[in-house]
Amino acid sequence: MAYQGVIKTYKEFLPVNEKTPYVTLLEGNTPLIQARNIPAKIGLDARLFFKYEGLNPTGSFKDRGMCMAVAKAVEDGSKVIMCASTGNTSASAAAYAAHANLQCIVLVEGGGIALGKLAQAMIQGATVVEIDGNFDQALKLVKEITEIYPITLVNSLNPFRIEGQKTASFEIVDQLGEVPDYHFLPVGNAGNITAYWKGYKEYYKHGKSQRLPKMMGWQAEGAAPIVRGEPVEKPQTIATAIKIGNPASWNFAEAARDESGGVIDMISDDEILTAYSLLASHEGIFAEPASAASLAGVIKYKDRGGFKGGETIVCTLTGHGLKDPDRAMKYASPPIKLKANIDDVMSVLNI
Ligand code: AN7
Repeated sequence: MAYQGVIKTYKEFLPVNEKTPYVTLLEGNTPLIQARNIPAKIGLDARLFFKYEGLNPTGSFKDRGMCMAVAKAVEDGSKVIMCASTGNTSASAAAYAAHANLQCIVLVEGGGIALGKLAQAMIQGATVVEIDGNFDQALKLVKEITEIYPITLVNSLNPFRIEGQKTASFEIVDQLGEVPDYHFLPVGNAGNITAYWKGYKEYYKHGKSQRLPKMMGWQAEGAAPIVRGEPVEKPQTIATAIKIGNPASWNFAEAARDESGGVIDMISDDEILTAYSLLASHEGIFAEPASAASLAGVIKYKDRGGFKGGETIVCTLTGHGLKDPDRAMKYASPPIKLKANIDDVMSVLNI
Protein backbone atom coordinates (compact mmCIF):
# COMPACT_ATOMS: atom_id res chain seq x y z
CA MET A 1 0.00 0.00 0.00
CA ALA A 2 1.18 3.56 -0.67
CA TYR A 3 2.74 5.39 2.26
CA GLN A 4 0.06 6.93 4.51
CA GLY A 5 1.93 9.46 6.67
CA VAL A 6 3.26 9.42 10.22
CA ILE A 7 0.07 8.97 12.25
CA LYS A 8 -1.36 6.04 10.32
CA THR A 9 1.98 4.31 9.82
CA TYR A 10 2.93 4.41 13.50
CA LYS A 11 -0.48 4.50 15.19
CA GLU A 12 0.38 1.69 17.63
CA PHE A 13 3.13 3.90 19.03
CA LEU A 14 1.11 7.15 19.04
CA PRO A 15 -1.73 8.57 21.18
CA VAL A 16 -4.36 7.75 18.57
CA ASN A 17 -7.96 6.73 19.29
CA GLU A 18 -11.06 6.30 17.11
CA LYS A 19 -11.74 10.06 17.27
CA THR A 20 -8.26 11.14 16.15
CA PRO A 21 -8.28 12.34 12.52
CA TYR A 22 -5.46 11.19 10.22
CA VAL A 23 -4.18 14.68 9.48
CA THR A 24 -1.32 14.26 7.03
CA LEU A 25 0.63 15.91 4.23
CA LEU A 26 2.49 12.59 3.91
CA GLU A 27 5.27 13.72 6.20
CA GLY A 28 7.96 11.26 7.30
CA ASN A 29 9.38 8.35 5.26
CA THR A 30 12.45 10.48 4.54
CA PRO A 31 15.61 9.00 3.04
CA LEU A 32 18.61 7.81 5.03
CA ILE A 33 21.48 8.61 2.68
CA GLN A 34 24.93 7.09 3.10
CA ALA A 35 27.78 9.54 2.66
CA ARG A 36 29.97 8.69 -0.35
CA ASN A 37 32.71 11.28 -0.07
CA ILE A 38 32.77 13.06 3.27
CA PRO A 39 34.34 10.27 5.40
CA ALA A 40 37.43 10.08 3.14
CA LYS A 41 37.52 13.85 2.82
CA ILE A 42 37.60 14.41 6.59
CA GLY A 43 39.53 11.26 7.49
CA LEU A 44 36.68 9.50 9.26
CA ASP A 45 36.76 5.72 9.55
CA ALA A 46 33.03 5.10 9.96
CA ARG A 47 29.80 4.47 8.10
CA LEU A 48 28.12 7.88 7.99
CA PHE A 49 24.43 8.37 7.18
CA PHE A 50 22.25 11.43 6.79
CA LYS A 51 18.58 11.33 7.78
CA TYR A 52 17.43 13.99 5.36
CA GLU A 53 14.48 15.61 7.10
CA GLY A 54 14.58 18.54 4.70
CA LEU A 55 12.51 16.33 2.40
CA ASN A 56 9.41 16.58 4.58
CA PRO A 57 6.42 18.44 3.05
CA THR A 58 7.36 21.86 4.43
CA GLY A 59 11.09 21.18 4.29
CA SER A 60 11.85 20.34 7.91
CA PHE A 61 11.44 17.66 10.59
CA LYS A 62 8.78 19.77 12.30
CA ASP A 63 6.09 18.18 10.11
CA ARG A 64 6.33 14.84 11.95
CA GLY A 65 5.23 16.39 15.21
CA MET A 66 2.96 19.03 13.73
CA CYS A 67 0.64 16.50 12.06
CA MET A 68 0.14 14.85 15.46
CA ALA A 69 -0.33 18.15 17.35
CA VAL A 70 -2.83 19.40 14.78
CA ALA A 71 -4.71 16.08 14.71
CA LYS A 72 -5.12 16.26 18.50
CA ALA A 73 -6.15 19.95 18.31
CA VAL A 74 -8.88 18.97 15.83
CA GLU A 75 -9.90 16.03 18.01
CA ASP A 76 -10.23 18.40 20.98
CA GLY A 77 -12.37 20.84 18.97
CA SER A 78 -9.76 23.59 18.91
CA LYS A 79 -10.10 26.20 16.17
CA VAL A 80 -6.84 28.11 16.60
CA ILE A 81 -3.22 27.06 17.01
CA MET A 82 -0.28 29.25 17.97
CA CYS A 83 3.49 28.98 18.22
CA ALA A 84 6.67 30.97 18.66
CA SER A 85 9.29 30.06 16.11
CA THR A 86 12.75 30.49 14.69
CA GLY A 87 11.02 29.73 11.37
CA ASN A 88 10.47 26.06 10.66
CA THR A 89 7.82 25.48 13.31
CA SER A 90 5.86 28.43 11.97
CA ALA A 91 6.06 27.13 8.38
CA SER A 92 4.90 23.69 9.50
CA ALA A 93 2.13 24.99 11.78
CA ALA A 94 0.83 27.23 8.99
CA ALA A 95 0.76 24.34 6.53
CA TYR A 96 -1.03 21.85 8.79
CA ALA A 97 -3.46 24.52 9.99
CA ALA A 98 -4.31 25.29 6.36
CA HIS A 99 -4.77 21.59 5.66
CA ALA A 100 -6.98 21.03 8.73
CA ASN A 101 -8.95 24.30 8.40
CA LEU A 102 -7.62 25.84 11.59
CA GLN A 103 -6.53 29.39 12.20
CA CYS A 104 -2.80 29.78 12.83
CA ILE A 105 -0.90 32.54 14.63
CA VAL A 106 2.89 32.62 14.70
CA LEU A 107 5.21 34.88 16.67
CA VAL A 108 8.69 35.37 15.27
CA GLU A 109 11.64 37.67 15.85
CA GLY A 110 11.40 40.60 13.43
CA GLY A 111 14.16 40.20 10.85
CA GLY A 112 15.38 37.07 12.63
CA ILE A 113 14.09 34.18 10.56
CA ALA A 114 15.22 32.86 7.18
CA LEU A 115 13.43 34.09 4.09
CA GLY A 116 12.00 30.76 2.93
CA LYS A 117 10.39 30.06 6.28
CA LEU A 118 8.77 33.49 6.52
CA ALA A 119 7.48 33.15 2.95
CA GLN A 120 5.94 29.77 3.78
CA ALA A 121 4.11 31.00 6.89
CA MET A 122 2.81 34.05 5.03
CA ILE A 123 1.54 32.34 1.88
CA GLN A 124 0.03 29.48 3.89
CA GLY A 125 -2.29 31.96 5.52
CA ALA A 126 -0.95 32.24 9.04
CA THR A 127 -1.23 35.47 10.96
CA VAL A 128 2.45 36.30 11.18
CA VAL A 129 3.43 38.57 14.08
CA GLU A 130 6.98 39.89 14.15
CA ILE A 131 7.96 40.96 17.64
CA ASP A 132 10.71 43.28 18.71
CA GLY A 133 12.30 40.48 20.71
CA ASN A 134 13.89 37.06 20.27
CA PHE A 135 12.53 33.48 20.21
CA ASP A 136 12.73 33.05 23.97
CA GLN A 137 10.61 36.15 24.50
CA ALA A 138 8.17 35.03 21.81
CA LEU A 139 7.77 31.61 23.45
CA LYS A 140 7.12 33.20 26.83
CA LEU A 141 4.36 35.33 25.29
CA VAL A 142 2.82 32.35 23.52
CA LYS A 143 2.78 30.34 26.75
CA GLU A 144 1.03 33.21 28.56
CA ILE A 145 -1.54 33.72 25.80
CA THR A 146 -2.39 30.04 25.34
CA GLU A 147 -2.87 29.61 29.09
CA ILE A 148 -5.53 32.30 29.12
CA TYR A 149 -7.24 32.01 25.72
CA PRO A 150 -8.76 28.99 23.94
CA ILE A 151 -5.80 28.61 21.63
CA THR A 152 -3.72 25.43 21.27
CA LEU A 153 0.01 25.84 21.76
CA VAL A 154 1.91 23.85 19.13
CA ASN A 155 5.49 24.44 20.23
CA SER A 156 7.29 21.28 21.35
CA LEU A 157 6.03 21.90 24.90
CA ASN A 158 2.93 20.31 23.40
CA PRO A 159 3.61 16.61 24.13
CA PHE A 160 1.97 15.49 20.87
CA ARG A 161 4.75 17.24 18.94
CA ILE A 162 7.34 15.02 20.65
CA GLU A 163 5.19 11.94 19.99
CA GLY A 164 5.12 12.58 16.24
CA GLN A 165 8.79 13.48 16.05
CA LYS A 166 9.94 10.29 17.75
CA THR A 167 8.91 8.36 14.60
CA ALA A 168 12.17 9.47 12.94
CA SER A 169 14.02 7.07 15.26
CA PHE A 170 11.76 4.20 14.19
CA GLU A 171 12.49 4.92 10.54
CA ILE A 172 16.23 5.04 11.09
CA VAL A 173 16.26 1.66 12.84
CA ASP A 174 14.10 0.16 10.08
CA GLN A 175 16.17 1.71 7.28
CA LEU A 176 19.55 0.75 8.77
CA GLY A 177 18.37 -2.64 9.98
CA GLU A 178 20.14 -1.84 13.25
CA VAL A 179 20.63 0.93 15.78
CA PRO A 180 23.47 3.36 15.00
CA ASP A 181 26.33 3.67 17.47
CA TYR A 182 25.97 7.44 17.50
CA HIS A 183 23.15 9.82 16.64
CA PHE A 184 24.23 13.41 15.98
CA LEU A 185 21.76 16.29 15.76
CA PRO A 186 21.48 20.04 16.29
CA VAL A 187 19.93 21.27 19.54
CA GLY A 188 17.84 24.43 19.76
CA ASN A 189 14.72 24.25 21.89
CA ALA A 190 15.76 20.61 22.54
CA GLY A 191 12.48 19.00 21.49
CA ASN A 192 14.04 16.88 18.78
CA ILE A 193 16.77 15.25 20.88
CA THR A 194 14.05 14.52 23.45
CA ALA A 195 11.84 12.96 20.76
CA TYR A 196 14.58 10.85 19.16
CA TRP A 197 15.66 9.44 22.51
CA LYS A 198 12.04 8.61 23.39
CA GLY A 199 11.65 6.89 20.02
CA TYR A 200 14.83 4.83 20.34
CA LYS A 201 13.82 3.73 23.85
CA GLU A 202 10.29 2.76 22.81
CA TYR A 203 11.51 0.70 19.85
CA TYR A 204 13.92 -1.06 22.16
CA LYS A 205 11.21 -1.72 24.75
CA HIS A 206 8.96 -3.21 22.07
CA GLY A 207 11.70 -5.59 20.96
CA LYS A 208 12.12 -3.83 17.62
CA SER A 209 15.79 -3.14 18.34
CA GLN A 210 18.54 -4.66 20.43
CA ARG A 211 20.36 -1.64 21.82
CA LEU A 212 20.42 2.16 22.08
CA PRO A 213 22.60 4.81 20.44
CA LYS A 214 24.63 7.52 22.13
CA MET A 215 22.80 10.84 21.68
CA MET A 216 25.13 13.61 20.49
CA GLY A 217 23.55 17.09 20.58
CA TRP A 218 25.19 20.24 19.18
CA GLN A 219 24.47 23.86 19.97
CA ALA A 220 25.96 26.93 18.29
CA GLU A 221 28.65 28.58 20.44
CA GLY A 222 26.69 31.83 20.67
CA ALA A 223 23.52 29.97 21.65
CA ALA A 224 24.73 27.15 23.87
CA PRO A 225 22.85 27.42 27.18
CA ILE A 226 22.94 23.69 27.94
CA VAL A 227 26.70 23.50 27.36
CA ARG A 228 27.35 26.62 29.42
CA GLY A 229 24.92 25.59 32.16
CA GLU A 230 22.87 28.78 32.14
CA PRO A 231 20.39 30.58 29.87
CA VAL A 232 21.91 32.86 27.21
CA GLU A 233 20.07 36.17 27.25
CA LYS A 234 21.10 37.37 23.80
CA PRO A 235 21.81 34.26 21.70
CA GLN A 236 23.71 34.82 18.46
CA THR A 237 24.46 32.50 15.53
CA ILE A 238 24.15 32.45 11.75
CA ALA A 239 22.20 29.21 12.23
CA THR A 240 19.02 31.15 12.99
CA ALA A 241 16.95 27.98 13.48
CA ILE A 242 18.86 27.19 16.69
CA LYS A 243 19.28 30.74 17.95
CA ILE A 244 17.65 29.88 21.27
CA GLY A 245 18.90 30.91 24.71
CA ASN A 246 16.59 29.06 27.08
CA PRO A 247 15.41 25.74 25.63
CA ALA A 248 12.00 24.45 26.72
CA SER A 249 13.14 20.81 26.85
CA TRP A 250 16.45 21.51 28.60
CA ASN A 251 16.00 18.80 31.27
CA PHE A 252 14.87 16.17 28.76
CA ALA A 253 17.91 16.92 26.59
CA GLU A 254 20.23 16.41 29.56
CA ALA A 255 18.43 13.18 30.39
CA ALA A 256 18.88 11.94 26.81
CA ARG A 257 22.57 12.77 27.00
CA ASP A 258 23.10 11.15 30.39
CA GLU A 259 20.97 8.04 29.90
CA SER A 260 22.57 7.31 26.52
CA GLY A 261 26.15 8.09 27.56
CA GLY A 262 26.24 10.85 24.95
CA VAL A 263 27.40 14.42 24.72
CA ILE A 264 25.91 17.90 24.33
CA ASP A 265 28.56 20.27 23.08
CA MET A 266 28.95 23.31 20.86
CA ILE A 267 30.47 24.29 17.51
CA SER A 268 31.34 27.70 16.10
CA ASP A 269 29.51 29.37 13.23
CA ASP A 270 32.62 28.80 11.07
CA GLU A 271 32.50 25.08 11.82
CA ILE A 272 28.79 25.03 10.97
CA LEU A 273 29.42 26.78 7.66
CA THR A 274 32.28 24.43 6.75
CA ALA A 275 30.00 21.44 7.31
CA TYR A 276 27.15 23.18 5.42
CA SER A 277 29.37 23.69 2.42
CA LEU A 278 30.87 20.16 2.60
CA LEU A 279 27.43 18.57 2.57
CA ALA A 280 26.34 20.55 -0.47
CA SER A 281 29.57 20.39 -2.48
CA HIS A 282 30.72 16.85 -1.62
CA GLU A 283 27.46 14.95 -1.19
CA GLY A 284 24.96 17.00 -3.16
CA ILE A 285 22.82 17.46 -0.07
CA PHE A 286 21.64 21.01 0.51
CA ALA A 287 20.65 21.36 4.16
CA GLU A 288 20.16 24.57 6.08
CA PRO A 289 22.99 25.84 8.32
CA ALA A 290 21.47 24.65 11.62
CA SER A 291 21.20 21.14 10.19
CA ALA A 292 24.90 21.11 9.40
CA ALA A 293 25.59 21.46 13.12
CA SER A 294 25.21 17.67 13.26
CA LEU A 295 28.03 17.07 10.76
CA ALA A 296 30.10 19.84 12.34
CA GLY A 297 29.71 17.90 15.58
CA VAL A 298 30.96 14.69 13.94
CA ILE A 299 34.05 16.51 12.66
CA LYS A 300 34.74 18.07 16.04
CA TYR A 301 34.26 14.78 17.89
CA LYS A 302 36.52 12.95 15.42
CA ASP A 303 39.26 15.60 15.72
CA ARG A 304 39.09 15.16 19.46
CA GLY A 305 39.69 11.41 19.06
CA GLY A 306 36.18 10.47 20.14
CA PHE A 307 35.69 7.60 17.67
CA LYS A 308 37.49 4.25 17.79
CA GLY A 309 36.89 3.43 14.11
CA GLY A 310 34.30 1.35 12.29
CA GLU A 311 31.27 2.94 13.95
CA THR A 312 27.88 3.58 12.38
CA ILE A 313 26.91 7.22 12.69
CA VAL A 314 23.63 8.92 11.80
CA CYS A 315 23.32 12.69 11.44
CA THR A 316 19.88 14.27 11.26
CA LEU A 317 19.73 17.00 8.64
CA THR A 318 16.77 18.83 10.11
CA GLY A 319 15.86 21.32 7.37
CA HIS A 320 16.25 22.00 3.65
CA GLY A 321 18.92 24.38 2.36
CA LEU A 322 16.37 26.28 0.28
CA LYS A 323 14.88 27.59 3.53
CA ASP A 324 17.76 30.06 3.78
CA PRO A 325 18.87 31.02 0.27
CA ASP A 326 20.55 34.19 1.57
CA ARG A 327 23.14 32.14 3.43
CA ALA A 328 24.09 30.13 0.33
CA MET A 329 24.36 33.32 -1.73
CA LYS A 330 26.65 34.85 0.90
CA TYR A 331 28.84 31.80 1.35
CA ALA A 332 29.27 30.32 -2.13
CA SER A 333 31.40 31.74 -4.97
CA PRO A 334 29.36 34.14 -7.09
CA PRO A 335 28.52 33.29 -10.72
CA ILE A 336 31.07 34.28 -13.37
CA LYS A 337 29.62 37.02 -15.59
CA LEU A 338 30.70 37.01 -19.26
CA LYS A 339 29.71 38.19 -22.72
CA ALA A 340 27.68 35.70 -24.75
CA ASN A 341 30.44 34.23 -26.89
CA ILE A 342 32.20 30.87 -26.95
CA ASP A 343 35.75 32.17 -26.53
CA ASP A 344 34.90 34.10 -23.38
CA VAL A 345 33.06 31.12 -21.88
CA MET A 346 35.83 28.61 -22.76
CA SER A 347 38.53 30.95 -21.48
CA VAL A 348 37.31 30.62 -17.90
CA LEU A 349 36.75 26.84 -17.98
CA ASN A 350 39.50 24.43 -17.07
CA ILE A 351 38.80 21.96 -19.87
C1 AN7 B 1 16.41 23.24 11.00
O1 AN7 B 1 11.19 26.41 14.23
O2 AN7 B 1 12.74 25.85 17.24
O3 AN7 B 1 16.13 21.33 19.39
O4 AN7 B 1 10.84 27.40 16.13
O5 AN7 B 1 14.47 24.49 12.59
O6 AN7 B 1 13.91 20.51 18.58
O7 AN7 B 1 14.37 22.93 18.78
C2 AN7 B 1 13.46 25.13 15.12
C3 AN7 B 1 14.43 24.28 15.52
C4 AN7 B 1 17.26 22.17 14.39
C5 AN7 B 1 16.40 22.53 16.64
N1 AN7 B 1 17.27 22.34 13.07
O8 AN7 B 1 15.46 21.58 17.04
C6 AN7 B 1 11.46 26.59 15.42
C7 AN7 B 1 12.57 25.85 16.03
C8 AN7 B 1 16.35 23.10 12.47
C9 AN7 B 1 15.36 23.75 13.23
C10 AN7 B 1 16.32 22.77 15.19
C11 AN7 B 1 15.37 23.60 14.63
P1 AN7 B 1 14.93 21.58 18.53
